[in-house]
Amino acid sequence: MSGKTIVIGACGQIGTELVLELRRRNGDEQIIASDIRETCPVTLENGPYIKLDVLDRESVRNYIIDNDIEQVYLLAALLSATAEKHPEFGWKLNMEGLFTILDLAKEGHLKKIFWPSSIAVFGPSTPKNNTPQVTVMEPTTVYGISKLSGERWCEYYFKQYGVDVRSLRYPGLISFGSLPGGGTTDYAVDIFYQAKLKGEYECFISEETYLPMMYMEDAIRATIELMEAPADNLTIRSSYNLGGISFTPKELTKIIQKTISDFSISYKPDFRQKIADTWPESIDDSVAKRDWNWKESYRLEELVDVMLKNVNISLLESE
Ligand code: AKB
Repeated sequence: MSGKTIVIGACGQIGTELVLELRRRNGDEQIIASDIRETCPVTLENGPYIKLDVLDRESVRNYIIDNDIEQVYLLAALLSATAEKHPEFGWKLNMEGLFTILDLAKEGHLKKIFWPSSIAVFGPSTPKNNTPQVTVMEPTTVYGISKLSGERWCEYYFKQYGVDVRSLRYPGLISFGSLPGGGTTDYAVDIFYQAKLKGEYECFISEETYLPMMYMEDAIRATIELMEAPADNLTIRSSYNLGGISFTPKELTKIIQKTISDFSISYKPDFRQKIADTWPESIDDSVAKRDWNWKESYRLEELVDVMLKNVNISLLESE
C-alpha cells in the first residue's frame, strides 16, 4: 500500500482493531483514524486522528481530497437493533456516507474502498442453513434493507464507473478490544463480560438460536486479505459471504462453564430475538474461499479461551 488510508468510524468495535492492524502492517502515520468523537481514544493515539461527521459531505470530501487519501474503510453505521429504534436516521447514516465515498472514487479521488455489509441482508425467506452467496434476499430490518441497498450500489458503481469497492457480509463479531454497540449479535460479547463480572448473564436471545459469528482477528484478516486480493480474482462486487462459526447461547454457555464452572445463564428474549429469527443460522462462504483463498482459523473453543483470558471489565466503566 503506497498512499494514505482513512478509516471512518474508527472508534467502533471493528474500526479500533482494524486501525491498529493496518498501522502495524503499513506504519502508524499512513493510517488516519476518524470518527464523530471530538477526541481520539487512548488506544488509537499511536497515529493520526481527525474528527469527521460522515454525514457532513463537504468536510469529508475536502479532507479526503486535500490529504491525498487513496483508500477508505467506511465503517460508520447504525447496527440492527439501534436502527430499528431510529429507522430514518439508520437509513440516512448507512446510505449517505456510502454515496459520498463512492462519488469520490467515481471522480478519481480514491483508488479503493472497503464497505461492510452483514448477514442482515438475508431475511426470513432466505435458506437458513449454509446460506449461499446468491439467494433470496428479503431483509425485514432497516439495517438489513440499508445493507442490501448499499451492496447493490457498490456493484453498480463498480460496473458503471469502474469503482474498486470491496465488501464482506460480516457475521456477528466477537472481540475484547472495544465494545460492540446496538447489534443483535452483541449478546455473544456481553456474555463474557458478565461471566467475569457477575458469574451470571441474562441473555436477550433464546437458548436455541443459532447465529453465525466470528472472532475479530479472523474478521480483520479477512478484510485486509480481500483488500489486498488482485482485482481480477474478485467475481463478487456486491459483498462476499463470510462464514465463521455458528452456535447457540446454550452451546456457548457450556463452553464458558468449562472455565467458570458456576457461571449461570437465564433467558429473556426481547425485540432482538425477532431480528435474529430472520437471519441465517450458518453461511456458505465457498465463493470467498475460491476467489481470494479465505480460510478462517478460530474455532469456538479457541474463541472462548481467548475471550475469557482477555476481556477487561474496566472497559465497561470507560464507556
Ligand atoms: C448486528 O447484530 O447488527 C451486527 C451484524 C450481524 O451485522 N453485529
